[in-house]
Amino acid sequence: MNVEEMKKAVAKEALKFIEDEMVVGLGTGSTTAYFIKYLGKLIMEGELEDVYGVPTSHQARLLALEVGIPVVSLDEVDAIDIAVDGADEVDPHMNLIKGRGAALTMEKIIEYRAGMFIVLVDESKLVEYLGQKMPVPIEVIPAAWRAIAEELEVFNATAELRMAVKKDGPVVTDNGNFILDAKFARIEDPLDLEIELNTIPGVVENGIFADIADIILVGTPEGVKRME
Ligand code: ABF
Repeated sequence: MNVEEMKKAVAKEALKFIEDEMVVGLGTGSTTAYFIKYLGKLIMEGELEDVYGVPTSHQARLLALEVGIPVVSLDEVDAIDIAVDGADEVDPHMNLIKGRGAALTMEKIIEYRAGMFIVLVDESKLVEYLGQKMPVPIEVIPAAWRAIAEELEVFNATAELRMAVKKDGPVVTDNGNFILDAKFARIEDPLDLEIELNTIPGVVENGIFADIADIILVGTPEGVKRME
């Protein structure tokens, strides 16, 4: 199985958790995109009824509409039954780094509210400790980016302003903010750092998702493995 096949396999596995009349948080990124497409197909074929999606980004919303998932926003629903999303790193305690898609703030709001949060990854995302491969994305108020980057030196982190692919300006989030990518040597206590980073004035949210995932579906060449 190649990486794309692993992504498809975990996306298909996540469908098994979806039932009629559920409100589903729809994550961002390439793995969750497969889930959204498969979910839309089931809805269009009448296999699932009265299922609504709450997207975590403009990207997820447009894809959901394209494939026929009725979309509602967070303030229109009483509760979210299940949220499904990808991740960039997963440690052995199921703590996550997320935010490569720059949608971490709405992802965290929706996934925190969900009755169950299912994470879809391929095995390349598994790490011994958070920060092993990836920086921590931090969404910041634009005018504060430089001050916050300096402040992060107190945490022994080096932060870079995330630039658009064409390098013609910074990435701007769905909320109109910037993203700092902060590289930490080794994150010993993810929950502590997650809370601490959010106390810096100008930080909107950070990409550490400690102690929030309920089930992680991991794509491997041997098939889908489950952490819970
Ligand atoms: C979003 O998409 C992000 O939080 C995460 O960074 C990313 C994972 O994308 P992919 O599945 O394409 O690796 O869920």
